[in-house]
Amino acid sequence: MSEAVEKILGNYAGENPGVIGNLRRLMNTGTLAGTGKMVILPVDQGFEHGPARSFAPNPPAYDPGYHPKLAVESGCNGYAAPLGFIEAIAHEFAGEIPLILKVNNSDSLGDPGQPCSALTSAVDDAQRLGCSAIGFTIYPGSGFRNEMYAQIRDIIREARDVGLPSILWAYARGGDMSKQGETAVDVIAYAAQIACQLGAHVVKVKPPTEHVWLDAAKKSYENIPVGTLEERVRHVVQSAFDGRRIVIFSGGAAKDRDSVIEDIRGIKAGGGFGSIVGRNAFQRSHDDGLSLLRDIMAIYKG
Ligand code: FBP
Repeated sequence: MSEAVEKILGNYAGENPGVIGNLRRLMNTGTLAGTGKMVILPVDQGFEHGPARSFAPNPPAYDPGYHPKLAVESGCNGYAAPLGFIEAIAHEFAGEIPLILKVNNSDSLGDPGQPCSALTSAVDDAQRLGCSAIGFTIYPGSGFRNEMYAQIRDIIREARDVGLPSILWAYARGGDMSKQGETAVDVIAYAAQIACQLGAHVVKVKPPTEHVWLDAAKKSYENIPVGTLEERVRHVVQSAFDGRRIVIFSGGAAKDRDSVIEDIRGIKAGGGFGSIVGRNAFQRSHDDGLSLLRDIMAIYKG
């Protein structure tokens, strides 16, 4: 048994053995097994952004089989996707790598001022497909956030009943929030806190910038160091129950290798639990994506 993993699981002591077991499985899989760190490959961008924007930069990625293979080959802890992609590969990959069913999704056809993802699959699909967790996006800031919070209340309860942990993508947007506001440090920390309060077992947020968006929070931030990514990650982790919930950071749009590596170093230094890297992995050629994922894991391992 890994001391690092068991220490983290100690923070989930009230959970049932199924949830704990699946969290343990996530943390004991792949290159980072036993380290308490994790790297997940998420591929819901075909739904969220559209097929060409997602897969044209590396056409083999149109194939649903491409992604779980890449996740296994690179040593990821898990692979997350919407129903269709998981159904296409579960017969081959359930039991091979923890699968995470993304149970809600939002498309980019139209520009809802108040975003709200649609429920696109359910907890019993996750069970049927041999998944180890469910994923769900909340948009704190959206005019529909209260509906999303009510939905996830029920889904977390249902997933927990069958021993499945919930991973929340906490992406603030909508309402009068500016683009800059979406990644402001106060907003990211607040989104992480909301996700934890909703009962998330794992929280996923974007790497925060130094900007503070909420006027009411500006004074509080006068005394919180947020000048470097390391400091900002530390603050976000502290905001997630003082490090008692697993917080992982997304990769964002494809960018140059050095910038990705620099971000990962900042996340690791700030005590982040890992990354969930999609486009930066599968929009590169197979060999480039593989070697970048391996380098990311080497940083977390080191
Ligand atoms: P990326 O590493 O590609 O950013 O993937 C992480 C992710 O959360 C995906 O699961 C999701 O589709 C995407 O980011 C959403 O990105 P955006 O908020 O830019 O639409």
